[in-house]
Amino acid sequence: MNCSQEWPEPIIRVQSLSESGLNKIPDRYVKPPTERPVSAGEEEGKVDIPLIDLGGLFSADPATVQMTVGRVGEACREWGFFQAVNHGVRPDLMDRAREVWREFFHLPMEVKQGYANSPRTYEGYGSRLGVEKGAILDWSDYYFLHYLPPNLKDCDKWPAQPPHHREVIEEYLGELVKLSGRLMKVLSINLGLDEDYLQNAFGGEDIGACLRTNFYPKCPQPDLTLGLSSHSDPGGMTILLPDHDVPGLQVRRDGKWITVRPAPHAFVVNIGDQIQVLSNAIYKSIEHRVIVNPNLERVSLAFFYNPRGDILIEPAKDLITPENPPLYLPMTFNEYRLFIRLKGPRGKSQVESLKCPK
Ligand SMILES: O=C(O)CCC(=O)C(=O)O
Repeated sequence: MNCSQEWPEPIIRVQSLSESGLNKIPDRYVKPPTERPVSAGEEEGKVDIPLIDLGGLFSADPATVQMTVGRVGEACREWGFFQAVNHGVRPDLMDRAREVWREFFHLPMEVKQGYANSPRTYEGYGSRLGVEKGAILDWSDYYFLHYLPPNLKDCDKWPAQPPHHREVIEEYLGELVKLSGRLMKVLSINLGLDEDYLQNAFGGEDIGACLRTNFYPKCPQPDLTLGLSSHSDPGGMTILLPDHDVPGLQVRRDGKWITVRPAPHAFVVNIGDQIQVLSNAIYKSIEHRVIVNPNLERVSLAFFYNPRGDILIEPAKDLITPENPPLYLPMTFNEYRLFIRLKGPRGKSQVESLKCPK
């Protein structure tokens, strides 16, 4: 498989469609009935993903530290998702990061078009995932950029506007790398492994980190489409900064969709496919999707913490016993992520395809 091709059809910016004032969405955004959001979600208002105070990790009381470590492990085993508060990233930096991206998406179209992306690296301003001609598209635009490893970071691909955008995003991403490093230790300890196990399996200092900022414009027919189709994240771990007052993220649990209600200045953390593989499915990479809103736009920043692209990722040997054989075949992340780059979001079909033959 290679990803060197251009987009199969001319790119249409969803934001332009939305701002044109149309009252019916074009057919190519209309999802098949089984994929559409159902408005009366049964779980709405009753259940939410776990909310964890990560401040406990820094407590002087060992019992509090242990309890917090345990809660993270439980959330990753049972839910694959949790919201984190007191995570160490300054609230004003979080707000500023979201705001500079919102300002970017409200720049004149000709400025944004200067950053138009291609499916070769996806870096820049985009409006579709996957290169299948005639595919049904999602109701969103996005901006994708690489941060680590340093040789993949191309400052010319980072927006030069609005003013201070680059400094804010640089600082924000630096903080998220630190937070990710802390969480990787917690995840390793909860598996009974050396605290550096997962970080080393990802490549030690040489990990990958990238950011996709999603922009979900207002949608006149939100019941017929999705802002982002159901998928599990192909990478290691995702730290999402959701829109503080516009819900949209839904997590699949027991066949139902649960809408996440963002807590103030919380991050939504979720396990990606690579950690599911390394943990031999002790931690779960869970399907999620995004619904859109008729009256409000939504901005979210998804930070992906990934293994180095050329390392083989396979279940940790210390987790393998005769009763728990390895569930997945080894694969590098570079090979793995081509799937989503070519096909776009497809539920959990990719990690399923890695399963060892029985
Ligand atoms: O916008 C959101 O809340 C989720 C975004 C997401 O799942 C992604 O970017 O992979």
